[in-house]
Amino acid sequence: MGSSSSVQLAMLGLDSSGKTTVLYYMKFEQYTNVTRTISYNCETIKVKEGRAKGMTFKIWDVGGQDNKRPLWNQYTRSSDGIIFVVDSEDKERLEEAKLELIRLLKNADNQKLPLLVIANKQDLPHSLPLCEIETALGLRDLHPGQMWSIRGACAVTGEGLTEAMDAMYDLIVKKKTMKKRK
Ligand code: G3D
Ligand code: MG
Repeated sequence: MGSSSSVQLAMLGLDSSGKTTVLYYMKFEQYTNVTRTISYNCETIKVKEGRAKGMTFKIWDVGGQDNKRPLWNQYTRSSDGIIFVVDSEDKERLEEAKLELIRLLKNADNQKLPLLVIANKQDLPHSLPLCEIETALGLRDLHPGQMWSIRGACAVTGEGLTEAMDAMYDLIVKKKTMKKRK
C-alpha cells in the first residue's frame, strides 16, 4: 500500500465504550472531553507514526445506542475495515457487545472486512485482560474467513492507539495481498 493511500474505517461498538474519545485522541493527539454522540462523527486522520505513517484514515464514529445499531451496516458498506471498541471494565455489557458483534458479522459483506477490536479503558483498575475479552467476545469462533486482531488501549492517555492502528494496517495489507493472489 502506498504511503499516500487513504482508507475508510467504520468505528462501532456499544455507547460509552469510548469511540469518540478514541477518534479525537487520534485526530488531536491529546485527550478531548467529548459529548454524547447523537448520530455520528467523521474525521480524516493523517497517521504520523507507526507502520501506517503517511496514510490517511477516514474514520466514521457511529452512535452506539441500541436504536442506532441497525444503521451500522450503512457505514460498513463503504468501509475498508471495522474498528469495534469495547469498554474493558464493563463486564456486564461484554455479552451485549458480543451479540452486537455477531449480528454485525452475520452480514456476509462485513465478514470480508478486517476487524480490529480495541479493548479500551485498559487504565481502569478492574479492566479485563485482552485474553479474557477475546474469549468473552468469542473472537476465535468468528467466521473462518474473518480477519481480526485485538489490541488494548486507553483513549485518555492515547496508550496503545498507534499499535492498534498498526494492527489495522497489517490486516488491510494482508487482505490486499490475498486478493491479488486470487
Ligand atoms: P462513545 O463515543 O463510545 O459513546 P465516549 O464513548 O468517547 O463518549 O466515552 C464515554 C466515557 O468514557 C467518557 O467519560 C470518556 O471520557 C470515557 N473514556 C473513554 N475512553 C476511556 C479510557 O480509555 N479510559 C477511561 N478511564 N475512560 C475513558 P464521561 O465521564 O464523559 O462519560
Ligand atoms: Mg460517541
